Amino acid sequence: ACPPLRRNLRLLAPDEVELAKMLLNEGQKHLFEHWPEPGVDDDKKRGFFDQVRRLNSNYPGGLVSYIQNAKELLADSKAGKNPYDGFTPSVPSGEVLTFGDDNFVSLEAAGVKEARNAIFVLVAGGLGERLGYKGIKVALPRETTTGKCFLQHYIESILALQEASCKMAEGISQFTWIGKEGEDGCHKKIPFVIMTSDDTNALTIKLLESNSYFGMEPSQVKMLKQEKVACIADNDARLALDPNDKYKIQTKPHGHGDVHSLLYSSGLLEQWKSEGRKWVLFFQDTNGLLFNAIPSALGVSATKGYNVNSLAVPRKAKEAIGGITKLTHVDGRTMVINVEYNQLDPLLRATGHPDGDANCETGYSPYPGNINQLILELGPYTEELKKTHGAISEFVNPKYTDSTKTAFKSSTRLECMMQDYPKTLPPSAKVGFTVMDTWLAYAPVKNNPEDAAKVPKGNPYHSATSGEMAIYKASSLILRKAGAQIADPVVDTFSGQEVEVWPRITWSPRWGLTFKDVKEKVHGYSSVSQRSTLSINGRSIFLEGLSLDGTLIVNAVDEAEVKLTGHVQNKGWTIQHVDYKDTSEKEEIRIRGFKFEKVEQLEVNYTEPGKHSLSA
Ligand code: UGB
Repeated sequence: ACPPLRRNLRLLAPDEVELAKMLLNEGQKHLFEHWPEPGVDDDKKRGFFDQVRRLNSNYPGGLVSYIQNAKELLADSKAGKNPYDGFTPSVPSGEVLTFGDDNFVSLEAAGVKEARNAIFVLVAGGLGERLGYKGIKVALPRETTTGKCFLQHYIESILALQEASCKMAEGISQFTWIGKEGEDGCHKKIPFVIMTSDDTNALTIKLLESNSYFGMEPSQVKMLKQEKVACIADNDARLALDPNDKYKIQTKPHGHGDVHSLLYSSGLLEQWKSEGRKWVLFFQDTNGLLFNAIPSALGVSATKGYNVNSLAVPRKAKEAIGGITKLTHVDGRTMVINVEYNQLDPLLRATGHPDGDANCETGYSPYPGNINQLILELGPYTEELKKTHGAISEFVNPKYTDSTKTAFKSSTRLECMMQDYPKTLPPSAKVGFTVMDTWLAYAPVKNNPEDAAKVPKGNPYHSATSGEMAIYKASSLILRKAGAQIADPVVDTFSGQEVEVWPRITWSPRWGLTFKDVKEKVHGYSSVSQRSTLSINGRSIFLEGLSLDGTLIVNAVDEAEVKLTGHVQNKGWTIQHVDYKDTSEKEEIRIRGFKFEKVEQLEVNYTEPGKHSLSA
């Protein structure tokens, strides 16, 4: 059927001959048509089959299934078939939390208590093409006052939760809970899984290793690497050859949904179950506010007994985050599920909402925005994965050259999303969601400055600029709620994005893990002026009538108890605008459009245990 392949057959091992037959049966003759006579490029031909073997074994059901699924999904896409055919959307009801009220505080306490039974899973296989940053996103500074990267912040937050949870358990219970044999509960470590891809794996490991895992025990961290899937060139699901290497199939990421099958095949779920763990928390690579929401959201899962709890924030229409939607099928089935941002508008229009994805009288979409932070109860999750092996429903999103939908602008591939996990659950499953204020819980870094500046006015930028400014806003508002006087923000524009600039306040997770922690550390009349920078790094640092107008950096070892009082005044750090095209600046600075000029500061370091006070 394919003479160039037939002439090269003697180069192939028996299993490769079988793979070749399979490809021909599936209409993939074009992969070999350019093959020269044996003797030319033989190593590359063998290399081609090495890749085919990998692609075949990495997909449930192999390449045959992949190609057949692709044909079906592409035919549906061409026919304009609506994946939500038969479903009517409506606004679901969930838990809506108000930061700092009694309910919030008690949920945070419940969440901290549960945290020692949790596992954290970070999906970090994406390259962040929209951000246009060359490195891995978790290595980006979360904010540039301390320069700590996202990964460091996540690890420090998990460690702070681990410690707080163990302490709380110690206080409430005499007996030890399940840990490793011979250890008491306080040694129960929270596992941290990072899903990477070929694009991010080596750099993620390097970041961890060169920073001693940011204080986490290396054995707590498990890396799972997702593999890419074959690209598809046309509606017949013909696999695409790499434009730079005609002996290679082009590949692209399959999406964050891979995390479920990887967890299933890793055997970790069973291990965690046997250790008495209860909750698996999934999160994304660049949300610097996320851990403000974790304790209370976990508290909701625990008190409501949710098998699935998705975190959400009020969503602006057209914002690039999915909408959490109740779907009711004509046959009576219902489910509460994320409808991805590119599908919400067509679904609404097709079901009697002529305005599509539009804001309602509140100024927001009535559908809460999915921030892809999922809390799954381990027991039911493990049982479900035994059935599905972690396979998640897929979709395809080809960019057609024209309305005939006969050709693609560039190759496509099948994709899957982690938040589609509930789609296969029985109606008896307890699926809920928890809505929190955006300022508290959500500030991803996804868009490059040019695209961010084009975001419709009033919608969030999701850029490095807004992501950093959101940290300062959240810290300021939390401190205000705790009783401190924090100056109002000023408005400034960086790279075409108008943002609120609050005092640059940051703290380490072990200082302010929950609102109660912060409140316990703010006393008297403490104030921070608009032009100030305050960085708190330590466990027991108390604001007791501190008045800050300038820059103050406080570092203290855990055993030191530090009181900050009096008036600190200096020239401080000023904010300089940076042109995002100015290549003399580092990329991580350019993408945020500003940097600090460190004119003057007071930095105090308490390295000895005991009581200290800074009375300026
Ligand atoms: N990711 C992987 O680990 N592997 C992959 O193959 C791809 C991505 P994006 P997206 O909360 O902000 C999601 O690209 O997919 C990781 C939700 O689908 O940043 O456009 C990647 O490293 C959407 O409903 O986001 O949108 C990153 O950590 C909405 O909730 C994560 O997956 C939106 O996020 C997300 O990848 C949001």
